[in-house]
Amino acid sequence: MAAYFPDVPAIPYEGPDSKNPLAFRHYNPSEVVDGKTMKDHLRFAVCYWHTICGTGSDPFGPGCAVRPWDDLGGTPLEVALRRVDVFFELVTKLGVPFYCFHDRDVAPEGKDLKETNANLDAVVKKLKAKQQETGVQLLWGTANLFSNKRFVHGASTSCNADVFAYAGAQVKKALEATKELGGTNYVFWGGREGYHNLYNTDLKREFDHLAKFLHLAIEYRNSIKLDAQFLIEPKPKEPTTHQYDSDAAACMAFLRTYGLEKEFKLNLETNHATLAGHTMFHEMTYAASYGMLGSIDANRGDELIGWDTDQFPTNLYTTTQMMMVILGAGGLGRGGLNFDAKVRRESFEPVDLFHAHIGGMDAFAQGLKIASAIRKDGGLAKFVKERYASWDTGIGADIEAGKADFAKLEAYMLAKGDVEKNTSGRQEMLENYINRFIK
Ligand code: XLS
Ligand code: NI
Ligand code: NI
Repeated sequence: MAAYFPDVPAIPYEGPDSKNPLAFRHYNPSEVVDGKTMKDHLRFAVCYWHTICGTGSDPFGPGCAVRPWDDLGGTPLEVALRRVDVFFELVTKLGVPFYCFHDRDVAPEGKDLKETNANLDAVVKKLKAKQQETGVQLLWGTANLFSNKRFVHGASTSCNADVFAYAGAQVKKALEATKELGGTNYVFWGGREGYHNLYNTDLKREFDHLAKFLHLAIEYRNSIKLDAQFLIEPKPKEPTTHQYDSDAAACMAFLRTYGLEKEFKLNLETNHATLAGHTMFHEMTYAASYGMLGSIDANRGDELIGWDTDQFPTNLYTTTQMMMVILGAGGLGRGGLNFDAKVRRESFEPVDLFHAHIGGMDAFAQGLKIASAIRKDGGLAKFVKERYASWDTGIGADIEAGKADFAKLEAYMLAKGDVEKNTSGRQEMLENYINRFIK
């Protein structure tokens, strides 16, 4: 079989001192950290949409990425089948164990839904064969319910009931494809589920329809015995001004309101957290606190740009904080770290796809080692425990145990007169403490 990246070898681990740009300096899949291999901790996935379908286009010009395999001719389906070989060559050379895709990333739309489904079947057959050949597994499947013009007003929240019907048919098929490929999760990112202006929008009716759609998806998943965790991916804006699934807290409130909370977890994305005015540390901690952390879309935004730039993650503070939450939660479970990230328009050569993933994988491997050292040292946990010590005995323990009403609090404070003292939060000291481990 032709090699599409003839100049790139399988990426080796060479250790922190290596100067080889096509080698890992930290990601050593078999290295054991806290009783588990790096490979099992990190559960990396490559995404199909940015990596294979990304062209580098932006609002000011069409794509300029050099992708020689797309210039070899053939029908749209033949091109799609060739791209599967390209993708698996890249994934196996990186040594990444998982991948993720949307239905429309892998197969072209046909003249009607029937032909579109047949195209998908043909590519799924090939994906399955490549999975068996390489051992690479599907982390999650999903449906693209936003690119085609039929979804101009959204999918399940469209004002047009026929669009809801089409989206249902499409997700039904995508769930079947996920089952065929042994996917262990299925993601619902909001796409165009949201609005720009309330003058033309029945917000409550759209939320009801979104919930109805998810209930129907659960029903169908169960009927075909697909063993996949459903995940909602929050994002506050883009493409719409007000995306319905705005952040972790809003998604969890929505799920509880509509009786969906037991069926879903969250797929959190770093750049979406930033757009929501949060840190990823916040979003992950919030979800993990309620057992709702499902999986991660690992990327980053740009501090100076207000949109979803989907850059590859390289910031060690962020990866360290993320790994602290993941280790604290006892691991990612059936989730993973999916690089929902794209190379810059200016990085248009095929080899840039490798540099990008190598950097992201190394940033998380290093973050894992740092987070593990911080947890082992225990200084942070000890500080937080002591900061809340007033809740462990006396009036604090009584309040937590439900043994104090307002009358008791009043009697307690009248006797005491006032709060005796507060202690410093020591933020700067703790930031310095964390810096001791960043190396
Ligand atoms: C877009 C989302 C999307 C989802 C999958 O902003 O991140 O790529 O991850 O539909
Ligand atoms: Ni994403
Ligand atoms: Ni995104």
